Amino acid sequence: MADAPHDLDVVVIGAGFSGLYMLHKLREIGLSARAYETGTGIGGTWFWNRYPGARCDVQSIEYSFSFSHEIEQEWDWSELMPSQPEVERYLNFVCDRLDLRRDIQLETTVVSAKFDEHDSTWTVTTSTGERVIARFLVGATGCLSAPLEPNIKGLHSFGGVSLYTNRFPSEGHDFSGERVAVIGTGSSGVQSIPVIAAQARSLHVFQRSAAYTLPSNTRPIDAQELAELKAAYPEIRRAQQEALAATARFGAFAALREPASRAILETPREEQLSALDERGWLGAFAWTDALVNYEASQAATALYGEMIRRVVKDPATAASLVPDYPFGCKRPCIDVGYFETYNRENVTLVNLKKDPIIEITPSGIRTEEQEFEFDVIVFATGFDAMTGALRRIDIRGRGGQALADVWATSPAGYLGIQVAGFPNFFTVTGPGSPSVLTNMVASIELHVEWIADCLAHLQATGCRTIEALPSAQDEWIEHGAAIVQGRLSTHETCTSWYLGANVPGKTRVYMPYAGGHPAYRKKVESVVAAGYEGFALT
Ligand code: NA7
Repeated sequence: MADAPHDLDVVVIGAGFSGLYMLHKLREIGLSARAYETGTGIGGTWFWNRYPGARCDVQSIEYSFSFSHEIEQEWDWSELMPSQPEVERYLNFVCDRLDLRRDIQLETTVVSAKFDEHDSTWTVTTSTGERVIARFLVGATGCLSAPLEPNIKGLHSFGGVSLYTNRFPSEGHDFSGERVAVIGTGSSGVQSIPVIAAQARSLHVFQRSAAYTLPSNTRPIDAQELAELKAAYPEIRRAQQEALAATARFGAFAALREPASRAILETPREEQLSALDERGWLGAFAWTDALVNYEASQAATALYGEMIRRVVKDPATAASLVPDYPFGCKRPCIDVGYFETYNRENVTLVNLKKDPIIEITPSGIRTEEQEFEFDVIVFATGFDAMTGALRRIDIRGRGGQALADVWATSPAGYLGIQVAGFPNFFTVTGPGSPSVLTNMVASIELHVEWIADCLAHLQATGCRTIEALPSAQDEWIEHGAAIVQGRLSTHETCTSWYLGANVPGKTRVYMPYAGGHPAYRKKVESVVAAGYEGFALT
């Protein structure tokens, strides 16, 4: 059957790591494509999250594309853990090196995409009023890209400057001489607080949940080390494929990989403390039971609290900084001098569990017990993760069914690559894939290559549509749920974005696939080997 009239083979939504590589692969297989990107520049997550101190928690040498030996060798990383500006520069380098810009339309948001069952095409409309017909649609929208405005009374009444870490101004902000508030102590808060504190006249940190954070141990990479790392790329990439989190060198959490030999619950207090002397912050968690058993996790958290007390001089502040949920529930942060910042005279911690925010006022923030005046409020309040970006687009599949409605009850997906009822629509690192539990770049490469191979297969076999079968999707979701059942990451005390628990009204489901990168990769490969098992090709 001849193809219905269309403008493009593929519309790609987003021009971050996923969208850039998708465009490149589509060109390689001879398909026409365009990527639409809301930002004024490319880079996705690494374009928007330009707050002071932003840094990746995967080592630079691994947080990079592996598909091109030339790009690996031509790009020079300057630091062990890359900062936001360096990752953004890297992505711009890749974009130019592969001549991708001519197929990227910036400052254009996809607002709707509707599947036409008769023609098997997608009609995509954008914020600029464009209407494009494409055979395939790829959501390369990232996992942490839909900013979450906090649900605080009076949010927009503040008369000073409101800044959001997840869309920080490109010209930056000079906090010198200002009275600053930071709300939120996830990764963005933890990384920006030390930098802001060093500039501001005063800084008040409004903390709802205390963070688990570990020193990033970042440092410059010199020319000799870089040459050695580049020479080791083949082994590093091989090791990534065999590692649960798709990281060979594991960044800041390396010590957690070494097998622990003792249970914290069977270790006398004095010996627990010696573990801190020997292994530093990671000594709190390097036990056989600390990451699996709730009681043991509480003992590990107490030990982590001991480390905090060793750094933070004020006992009340130190106590407030100890988390009240298990390590491994939320994504741990990496920092440069976070706890030390609380010893500065100009920094005050406000513990919202004891003194909650009542409202934001024209001049500052009012809590139950206090009233503060600020020049600037920095919101480091997170994202509607994993499903948020696509839920905000009016995507309609078979029978006019809205993706937002399907995902209102559960973040359904088969392998995190497709959603049943939405033919010819692919999600890069969608819910049900390892994504955020791994080195994102490795997960993105796996998906982009899978999708490109699939499209080439459809071309070669004359098929017009591919869609996930509901039965295969259900089985996959059940399998994913069984893996995390009883784990601390789904413990009742856990309110992570992995579970959607940070978004009011969002269904509590653990969204990423926790079976690890190697098992997942084998699964998606075996699906292809079995003739796209679990998908209908017509
Ligand atoms: P996170 O990790 O979701 O952190 C958001 C923070 O904001 C967290 O401490 C929240 O507390 C806090 N928050 C959210 N809403 C409020 C309100 N209404 N009042 C007070 N505090 C609030 O987002 P990040 O941007 O820091 O990091 C996202 C990911 O990027 C990170 O995991 C890394 O993978 C990179 P809560 O914990 O909900 O009590």
